[in-house]
Amino acid sequence: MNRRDFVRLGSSTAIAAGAGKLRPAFAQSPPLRQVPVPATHPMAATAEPKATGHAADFTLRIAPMMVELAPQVVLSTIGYSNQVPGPLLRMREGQRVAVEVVNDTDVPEYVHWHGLFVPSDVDGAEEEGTPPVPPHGRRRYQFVAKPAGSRWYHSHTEAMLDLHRGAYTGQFGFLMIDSANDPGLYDQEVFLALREWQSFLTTMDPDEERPDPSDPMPEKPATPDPRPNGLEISAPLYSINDKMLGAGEPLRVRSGQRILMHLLNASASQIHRVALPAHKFQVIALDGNPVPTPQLVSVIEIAPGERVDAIVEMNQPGVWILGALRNVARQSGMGIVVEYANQQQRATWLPAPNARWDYTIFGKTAPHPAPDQTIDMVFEKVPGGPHAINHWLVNGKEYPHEREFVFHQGRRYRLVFHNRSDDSHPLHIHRHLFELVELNGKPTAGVKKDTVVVPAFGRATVDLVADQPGLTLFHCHIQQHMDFGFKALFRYA
Ligand SMILES: [Cu+2]
Repeated sequence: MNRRDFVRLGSSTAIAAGAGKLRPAFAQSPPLRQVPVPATHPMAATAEPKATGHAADFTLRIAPMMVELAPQVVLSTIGYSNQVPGPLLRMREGQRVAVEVVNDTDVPEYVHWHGLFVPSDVDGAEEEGTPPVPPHGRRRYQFVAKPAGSRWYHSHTEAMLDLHRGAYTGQFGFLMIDSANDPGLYDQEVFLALREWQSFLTTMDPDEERPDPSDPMPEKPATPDPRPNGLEISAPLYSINDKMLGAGEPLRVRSGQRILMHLLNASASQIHRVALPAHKFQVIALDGNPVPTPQLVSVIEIAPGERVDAIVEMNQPGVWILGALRNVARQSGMGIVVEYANQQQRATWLPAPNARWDYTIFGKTAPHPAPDQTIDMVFEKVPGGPHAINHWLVNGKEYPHEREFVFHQGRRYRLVFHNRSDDSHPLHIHRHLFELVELNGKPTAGVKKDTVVVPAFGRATVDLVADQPGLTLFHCHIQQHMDFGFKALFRYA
């Protein structure tokens, strides 16, 4: 298969259609908690038996659907309950929750509960031993909702070269676990998922954030890799939620309001930087976990898998574009109009200051308890390997590894991530949180995350306590990197 064939594979389902025909279907999206599931689903007999006679708290139906990104841009994809993002799943911390997932497709699916402390067989990862939701079958996921904060759910199915599976589809949604202690110091709450669509393979580097030569690169080898780069994922279309910039309803605000924005990067591959001209974001939580030192920033950088919660004070009346800094991404849809009451002018975009994103400014100064064990993890790229796709090594091997990464329950581990590649990678650990200890030599404390970007040739150190027994998947959250070797399984002894 040559490169042109790959590109064709990625753009075969774009359909241009009149908007009018599709609008009613979108207006009738099912209500959040009451998606009807017929008791006599035609294929139910071939699926797993129903676990209990109790009604589920939520139902998700995985099925093909159309997404109208703009009046002349309609895509076919696979989604949850005919919505992109899927229905908001909102629950109380500590609540026992049952989610019934009905799979109306021909392939097994996995729904992963990203950022939750759930057992391996519920977590939604094949590698951890979670059973699939069978094709034309159903499966009930039951768990206790914890910890509080902005979580999300998404397909964890392997895609490999099929750019219409897993994270390349519309199978993602917000999952909020409300704490009893939320002070609620805001007037409006909005959910904004950043997405790219119609992924294709290319040797052009899609990285939004080119490594800054002045960045410390502690893992940079003395001699550069002479091998030509292989194919990476790029995309021609972008949206926030299911709409390209200007195609959806604006975010309507009033002067003096405080807007709580829940940002999620639900992309399969791209790190994004966004800004709202004339406004600042007060970042209060990263990956759903409150930060020790909330800070005002002009630009938010967010990688696949990450969440940023920020409060924006509306004090610059006008009509603005909240959008990607990168012109091509914003002009291809990555943005939403923010409209103050009684303002009708054209939406304004202004170039954002070139501020670096730095997790450590949200941390505090505090000593970290000494770890019981330090585990070094080295990540390397094999450029242009088989199929001209880059392959990825963890400690010299592609997944799987043989009993190489073992946790003992109750022990404290320090993981040192050595990124010996020229790409940034959002590294995600399932079922656990880690605390940032150091990023490229800068110490910090108190920043708890489940996904951390290790910059090109950079190094990050995180601590975690092994307190969630069971198989635990670790991987790069860029779908293609994960599928082509960039993952590892931690076992409990
Ligand atoms: Cu990666």
